[in-house]
Parts: sequence; C-alpha cells; structure tokens
Amino acid sequence: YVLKDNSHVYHYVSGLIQRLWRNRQQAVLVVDDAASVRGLVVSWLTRLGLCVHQVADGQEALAWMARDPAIRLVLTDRHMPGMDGFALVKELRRQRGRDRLAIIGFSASEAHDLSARFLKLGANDFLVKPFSYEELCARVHQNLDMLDTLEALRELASRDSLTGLFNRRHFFAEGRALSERPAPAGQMHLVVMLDVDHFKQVNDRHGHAAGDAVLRQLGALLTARFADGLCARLGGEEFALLLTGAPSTLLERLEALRLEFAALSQGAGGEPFQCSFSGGVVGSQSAPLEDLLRQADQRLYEAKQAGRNRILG
Ligand code: GH3
Ligand code: MG
Ligand code: MG
Ligand code: MG
Repeated sequence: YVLKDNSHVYHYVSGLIQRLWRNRQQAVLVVDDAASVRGLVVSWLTRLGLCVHQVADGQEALAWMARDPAIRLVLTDRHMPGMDGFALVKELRRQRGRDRLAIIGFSASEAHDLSARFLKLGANDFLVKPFSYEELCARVHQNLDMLDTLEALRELASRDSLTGLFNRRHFFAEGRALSERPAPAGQMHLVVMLDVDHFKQVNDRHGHAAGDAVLRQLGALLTARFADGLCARLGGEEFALLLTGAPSTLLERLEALRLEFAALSQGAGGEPFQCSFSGGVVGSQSAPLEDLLRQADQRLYEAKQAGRNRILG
C-alpha cells in the first residue's frame, strides 16, 4: 500500500517537474486590450513557468510574431480596437500550421456562436471570461502537450533510426526547395552521394551488427563534420549531403572525412577491421534535387569503377 502510494506521489511530482521544465522553454503571447485581464493572465501563465509576452491588439500581435518565431501559443481576446481576435486568428493560421502554433481564443461575450467561430477560423480552443486559474492551466497544458506530441512525431518521421541522420523523405522534403533557389553569388548548391565500399563483405565477414556499427560511425562523423549541411541516410549504406558553398572547400572537407573514416578501427568488440567509402559530388547554381542526385550517383559509380575509397567531383 505504502509503495503504491509512494509511486503515485512520485509520478505526480515528477510529472509536475517535467512540466515546469518543459514550460521554462515555451514562449507564449497574450493579446488583450484590457490591461487588467492581460495582467492577470500573464501572472498566471508566468506562475506556470512559461516565458510570457503581452500586446494590446491584433496588429501588435502580428508584429510581435514576425519578430519572435519562438512563440508556440497565442491567447487572444475577441474584441479589441484595431485588429480583433477573429482577424488575428485567421491571419496567424494562414502563417503557421496547427503543428507549430496553438491558439486559444477568449471573450466575455455571452454570444453562443463565439467558440464555433474561433474554432472555424483556426483556434484550437476557447475560454469564456472570467475563467479560473485551473481552467486556464488545463487548456494551456493540453495545447502545449499536443504541440510536443506533434513535434515528437515529426522528429520521428524525419529521422533514420539507426544513424539518427535525416531519412530519405526529409532529405527530399527539405532539399528540394533549397536546391532550386538560386545559390548566393560565388557559391553553389552541392550534392554529395556517399556509399560504403564492399559493405556486403563487411556483413559477411564480421556480421550484421558490426555492419550496423559502421553505418552509425559514418553517420556520427557526418553529423559532426557537416553540421552546416543537410545530411541523410538515403537507404542501406548510401548517404547524401546537401550544402551551399564553394566546391573546392567541400572537396577538401570530404577528403579529410574520407581519410578520417578509413583510418578508424571498426568491429567494436570483435575482430578489428577497416572500412572506406566512395563519393560523387556535383554543384549547380539552381537545379532539381533529383537531377543533382542522379549526377552525383554517376560520379560515385565512376569512383567505384576507378578503385573505390575516393571522391570524384
Ligand atoms: P560497393 O563497394 O560496390 O558499394 O559494394 P557493396 O558490397 O557495398 O554494395 P552492395 O550494394 O552489393 O551491398 C550493400 C549491402 O548493404 C547489402 C546489404 O545487405 C547491406 N545493408 C543494407 N542495409 C543495411 C543495414 O541497415 N545494416 C547492415 N548491416 N547492412 C545493410
Ligand atoms: Mg477586449
Ligand atoms: Mg550501395
Ligand atoms: Mg556499397
């Protein structure tokens, strides 16, 4: 009984601490023309550990949001001089999806269609003034929890679970827009395809687990050395990299990576062995990502033909 009771208390307290810790990093914007309401809501939200900002109408709110992309939750009044709560919600939703920003509307009006109108315009929730501290907390936490869940799912859906690098889907989703935007003067969009050499032999000789460790090792090196680029595991033992810069600098960095990787002792625990990769690089001012990858893959093929453990630009 005592144990059960204790674990209940433990879960309650650890949940509370986790929430306070989570809230500490969350920015919230309160929008209301009535300074007294604003003050109260701000003090309540501050008590929850949130990082709270306040403005007095829709226009000011939009200006704030444009400067402060960290805002995850907006609480807005309905009636305000200048831009009102409905117009604000509509515009905010146009700018940011439900997976990035939560909006809670509130109003003192008795009109019964208010909540429906707020929700239809894109708000997630609605409160009738005056509301209690407990009610505000519950709605705020529910909405922040939802954003956390969506973010966790987004993260999960964009990552390769073995290496922690981005996966193929994310590489294309992010890379496509980037590679077609004109590169800044003097720079190029550069695409690299890497493929581990004789990887089938690694698996055959040292086992699948040792093969996996090699892939994780290369993933970790790419993450560490190319934090300025978009690194992905496209599948199997194939990796891709997209970044914007000077081709000669990239080739030097890739050469350093190639030497560093080839010098590593692989086979954690078991018989040690060495491994290498080959690569192909192409650059363009602006081109479809698929075209760049195809060309990089062609150079990679040539690098393999030429004897492996080399990078062709
Ligand atoms: P090449 O130098 O020409 O690239 O030869 P290779 O042996 O590396 O290429 P091949 O395409 O013949 O073999 C790739 C191997 O990668 C076959 C497959 O079993 C293995 N592989 C694919 N995904 C994984 C994985 O997630 N883990 C492990 N351990 N092996 C994988
Ligand atoms: Mg008002
Ligand atoms: Mg391959
Ligand atoms: Mg290979």
